[in-house]
Amino acid sequence: MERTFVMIKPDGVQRRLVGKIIERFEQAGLKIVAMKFMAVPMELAERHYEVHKGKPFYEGLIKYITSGPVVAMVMEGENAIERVRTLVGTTDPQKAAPGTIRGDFCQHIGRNAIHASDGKETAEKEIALWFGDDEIVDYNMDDEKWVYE
Ligand code: D4T
Repeated sequence: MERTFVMIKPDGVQRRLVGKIIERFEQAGLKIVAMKFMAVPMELAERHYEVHKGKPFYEGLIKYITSGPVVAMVMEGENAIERVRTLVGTTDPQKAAPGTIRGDFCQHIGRNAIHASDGKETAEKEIALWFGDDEIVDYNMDDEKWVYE
């Protein structure tokens, strides 16, 4: 089983898409193991997006992510990192396939509603950045024998 970090960004919250977005992951068989609704402190935003520091869109990105509350989550499942990225769709919603979250709900790269870790190393780093160990819950999902062979 793999874990990945997922965040519904401020536009997703403001546009009342939280339920619809989480539903996509639940119906795909992913398991929520951590979740919190929070304002993003400036320092956390800067650390989360530190790889983009210096890029032309960086300042706007930081302003956007700190502009309102977000929903931070950890999802668990087989191949969860890639599976979640597939459900989310490409970064630019204009290029995102219909049926993906960004393809169905978004128009602009600077308002793409959701973030998901893009690899094993990033997932580990982001989970540790956003959650303490005591905020991640280990539990059995009763339908697991029907979701996995
Ligand atoms: P996030 O990190 O938000 O899930 O997006 P991605 O993983 O899909 O894409 P990314 O790291 O390349 O970009 C981070 C974030 O910056 C915004 N962005 C990106 C932007 O506003 N303009 C741009 O040209 C790019 C490349 C969108 C997502």
